[in-house]
Amino acid sequence: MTRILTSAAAQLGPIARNETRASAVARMIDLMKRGKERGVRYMVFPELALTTFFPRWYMEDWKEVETFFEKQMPTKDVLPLFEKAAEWGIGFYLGYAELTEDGHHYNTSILVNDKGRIVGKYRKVHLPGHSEYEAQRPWQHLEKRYFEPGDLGYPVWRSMGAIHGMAICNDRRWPEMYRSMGLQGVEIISLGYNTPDENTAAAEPKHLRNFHNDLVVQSGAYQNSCYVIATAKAGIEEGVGLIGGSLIAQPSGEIVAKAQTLGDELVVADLDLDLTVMGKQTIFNFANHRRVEHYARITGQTGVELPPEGDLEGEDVLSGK
Ligand code: CDV
Repeated sequence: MTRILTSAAAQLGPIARNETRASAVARMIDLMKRGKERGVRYMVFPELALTTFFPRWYMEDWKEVETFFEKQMPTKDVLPLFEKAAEWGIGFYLGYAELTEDGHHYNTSILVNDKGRIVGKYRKVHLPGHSEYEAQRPWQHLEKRYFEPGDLGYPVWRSMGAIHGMAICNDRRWPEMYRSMGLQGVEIISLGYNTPDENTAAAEPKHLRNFHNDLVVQSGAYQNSCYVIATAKAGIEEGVGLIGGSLIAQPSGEIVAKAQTLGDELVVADLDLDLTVMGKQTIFNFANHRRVEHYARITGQTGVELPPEGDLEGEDVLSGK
């Protein structure tokens, strides 16, 4: 019997600063309704899906900052999404800003099953950007100011007949993330993102923004023989272009579905979970082929340690001939 989980990247167009949570949730419910009509059983919403991408603004007043955070989940505004999920039997991934009871701030995602129950929580580990105002940037990227690095690692969860893992935006550029979950047999990695269409840290051709998005998602899927559902917030949000390009990559590394617009859009594919098996048993059979005795640097070192200065002389293999 094949294990098919029809799934969707539920891309959202821009969310304005003054758009309410209730409005964002209504848009998500609309996508969920469209998903129901297409037989979707699992869908992935973007990073920070309830509000605009607020780290683009420098704020000193933490009272203002915390207006973008949720103290519980579901809140009154988000509850209808959970209720519809349970009614329609559709699980989902949702990204939001989390303020814990003891005052910690995280960029968080949750995995909600098809009964509307929270099965898993992930807190973003790789926080890009900076923590202080940077005048040279056309807009800010203050994730390092507003969030702490996640403290939950990369667990996986069995739900809706699959082994799920979660990640958020910048995480997708780090192979360590995929492999941490690959080593737990992950079959579907869900991730939401907000990626500006311009690199404000250094000059870079614009087309590379989408290219790198596809590149890392496809390679993560292939090298761990799993599906990756990557969902964007897209379009011009408060004057900043977000790349969109939501996609689903299958275990071969190929893209099986891709967004066509920069607005609210459902990107649907039938995920055949048995397609994850071949790669896990052959070329990426980790138990057979990994050589962890050579990988110590990967967990023991963060920055680069260069070899000693100066070109090597090399062994003379010619003068005696
Ligand atoms: N939200 C993000 O993590 N965005 C980063 C941008 C700043 C490069 C990303 O990796 O897409």
